[in-house]
Amino acid sequence: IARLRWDDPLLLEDQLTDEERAIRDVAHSYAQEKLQPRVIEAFAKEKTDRAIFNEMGELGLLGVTLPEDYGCAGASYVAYGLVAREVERVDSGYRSMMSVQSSLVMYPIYAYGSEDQRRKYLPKLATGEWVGCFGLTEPDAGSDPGGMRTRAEKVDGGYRISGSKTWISNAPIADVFVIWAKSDAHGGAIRGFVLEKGAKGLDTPKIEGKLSLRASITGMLMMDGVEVGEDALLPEVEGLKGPFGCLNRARYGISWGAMGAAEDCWHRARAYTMERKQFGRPLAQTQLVQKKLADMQTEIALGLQASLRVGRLFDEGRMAPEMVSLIKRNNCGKALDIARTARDMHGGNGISEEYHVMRHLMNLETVNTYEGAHDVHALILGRAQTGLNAFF
Ligand code: TGC
Ligand code: FAD
Repeated sequence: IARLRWDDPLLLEDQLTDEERAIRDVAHSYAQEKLQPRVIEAFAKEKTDRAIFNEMGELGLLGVTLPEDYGCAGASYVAYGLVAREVERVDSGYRSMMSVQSSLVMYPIYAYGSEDQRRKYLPKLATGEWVGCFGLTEPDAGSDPGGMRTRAEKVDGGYRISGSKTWISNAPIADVFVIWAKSDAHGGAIRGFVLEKGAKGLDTPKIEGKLSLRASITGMLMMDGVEVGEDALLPEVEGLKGPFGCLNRARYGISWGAMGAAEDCWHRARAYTMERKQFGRPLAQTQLVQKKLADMQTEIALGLQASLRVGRLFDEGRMAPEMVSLIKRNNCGKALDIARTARDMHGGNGISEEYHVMRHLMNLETVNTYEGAHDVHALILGRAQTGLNAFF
């Protein structure tokens, strides 16, 4: 009879290729050696370290699925998921920085951009020399991005863009801005544009006072008649399927990342309750605690297995977007529950930054909301199985 590996009960490890394991190991060592030591201070003081992009770029962790021609690793979607899991094992904010750059900035430039745009932007985004951000959400258009007000008007030689975006990860430190606007020249269809830092009329104020994702800077994009050339338009896509094509990839990565944060909470809760004695025995020797640990182990093993399956389908070109809704929604919801339970199992110590679980819990509140809130993904799945649209 085989012996159970408590921390990998379904032997995920065996299902990876050598290349995927190698990339995962690079991400794991980097995250544990370079990110873990700085996370408490970064979160407490709301400090986003710009150098993290250069460090990740040096290790090939940015845009990991894109081709080598543009300075990327050409790795599988499973490898991308494994990177997200390792980075988010430390902090969801660090994963956010990585996944916005990879899936929401580099991917659309690669998939919808001209060859000139690819050559201009991708190599510098891959090394972290440039930081990117993705502007879809607006103050009055969050779950319903089709309600956006940002407009691109045609002017001689290009476009003039006006509107505001909010809750934009990386915005205050970004060099490259992928933004989505309704374009008058295209019958009001949503189109993507690439803006650059320093454009006249572009302001990127930081959003202050976040109690979640404090290691990752978030801002607004205020666009007051920003003029760009024809070459700023992403030529190859029109309509909401443009931003959603990027979101499919980022949401998929989040499904792995949320499990990384959950694993950190689970491992910490296990270690803590094995060490901590009350009533003359370790807390872990009580039935209630063992049930909680078993629930965590079960949900994480199933969640990772589901993400792996969707990753393989991505690599085979058989991913349906609703599969991503299923894993993004479920893994974020389960991770949030696991973080809350782990916080509780640490007793009073659980609220201290030193024990990390409360920080994960606070972060996962955002992760459960962004890239399609938990209930919004339920409605996507509901629509797909009933054929009835509950959005309007
Ligand atoms: P709907 O009618 O469903 O679709 C409009 C067009 O889009 C196409 N489409 C998709 N294409 C590819 N992948 C998908 N997942 C797609 N979903 C829809 C669809 O086929 C259609 O195309 P066409 O050619 O027929 O026009 O649109 P709707 O307006 O009814 O949408 C409803 C809903 C709820 C599905 C959608 O609006 C939604 O997903 N809302 C959530 C918004 C969201 O996720 N925002 C994310 C902002 S970015 C972010 O949070 C980054 S945080 C990152 C970090 O820091 O890590
Ligand atoms: P709302 O859409 O107002 O939703 C509020 C609540 O209503 C939610 O619980 C939702 O589930 C529920 N709801 C909405 N519609 C329905 C319905 N039809 N039926 C039932 N319930 C419904 N956006 C970007 O474009 N780029 C980024 O880089 C980015 N980064 C972010 C970083 C952070 C830290 C945060 C917090 C957000 C970020 N976002 C980003 C925005 C994020 O995607 C939105 O916050 C999210 O899509 C939800 O939109 P909203 O906040 O407007 O909430």
